[in-house]
Amino acid sequence: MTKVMNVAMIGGGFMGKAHAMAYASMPMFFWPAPAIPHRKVVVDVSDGMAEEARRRFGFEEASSDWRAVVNRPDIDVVDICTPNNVHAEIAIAAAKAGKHIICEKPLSRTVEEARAMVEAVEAAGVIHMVAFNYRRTPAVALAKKFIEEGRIGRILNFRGTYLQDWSADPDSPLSWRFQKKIAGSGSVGDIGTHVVDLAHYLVGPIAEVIAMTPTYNKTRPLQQGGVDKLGAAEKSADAERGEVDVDDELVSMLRFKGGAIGSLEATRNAYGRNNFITLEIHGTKGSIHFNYERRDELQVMFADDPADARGFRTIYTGPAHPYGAGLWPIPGLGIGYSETKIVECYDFFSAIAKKQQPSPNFADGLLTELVADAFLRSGQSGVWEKVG
Ligand code: SOE
Repeated sequence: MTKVMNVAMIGGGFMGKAHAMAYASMPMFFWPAPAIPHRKVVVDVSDGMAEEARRRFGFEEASSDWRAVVNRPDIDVVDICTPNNVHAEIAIAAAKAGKHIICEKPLSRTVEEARAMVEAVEAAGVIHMVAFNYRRTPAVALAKKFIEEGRIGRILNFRGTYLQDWSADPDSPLSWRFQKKIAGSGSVGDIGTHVVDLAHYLVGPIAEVIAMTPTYNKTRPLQQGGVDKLGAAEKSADAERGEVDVDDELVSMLRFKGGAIGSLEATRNAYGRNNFITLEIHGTKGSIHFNYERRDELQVMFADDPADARGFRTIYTGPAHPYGAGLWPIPGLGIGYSETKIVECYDFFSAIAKKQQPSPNFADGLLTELVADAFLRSGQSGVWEKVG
């Protein structure tokens, strides 16, 4: 009989929605499931918000007291979907209580917090995961398979971007994502870390970086209400404004430990770009190209193709590809953001069932924080900075 595991989800916002959908859907896609996640308790900052999240996301109970919830003996898994400033405190308490933990990205605001989180989960011997979901896109997992099989040879160059435009309007509100004390950093932590995670997954550890991290909009209108509206501004010319103390954009060059070089850009100010995560990887025997806005497709070029057929081919992912057995039976039915979260949930509960740490776990999350810290240092110093 598949085991039922009780989940306490802390945070009922955008990520809470994505995780709650994954808990409900994972066994419908991946059967037999490694476990059946039971939506036991959802926690939010007030009783009213928690109750609304309970009704909306199908949890049994609601609470506004995360400390009491993570210490409950009937909770198996703690899921951290809060803003970044409380990731460390909740994760450390949950680890001490012996709970398995999945934490939204970025793992923490600082390297110090990430180190403390790693120490806590390792001391407790629990399973831990950071929710860098884009690795779970089947086309990205297929790229990983081709690279591991040596199909594009030794990697020479990695080019990664994550471009969005939801904060391009200087009058979009000062949400927590623009406040260092809550977010830790701006585009670097929020979306740059996704690409660092993909670079680590596909190419290997980054050793050294040089970066520019400008802030274009030094103030923004104070946000009315606590909900992160991701730029949906209710415009008012006389709105009181507050200071932005994080980066708006990251433009960087990379040196990987294994010898490859690369570049990585992240911005939420690129008008016309939505969730434009692109990866282009050149190897000694071929190339790979991926664009999340066409996430069902992987473009590959194999240099040993016959001369008259050389060029990028487009592989449309489906049942023949990673996670394909659980997802939709016909290529073209389509992968969405939810599917990446469902696969993430499947990998997390599989790791618990196998008692083996998944990837990216908190130790991988710490490596990503070390790269983020190097970007921020280089943004200030203007010179190459070592990671770590
Ligand atoms: C905002 O930039 C955001 O919600 C990120 O925080 C998520 O991690 C990303 O996947 C979607 O965009």
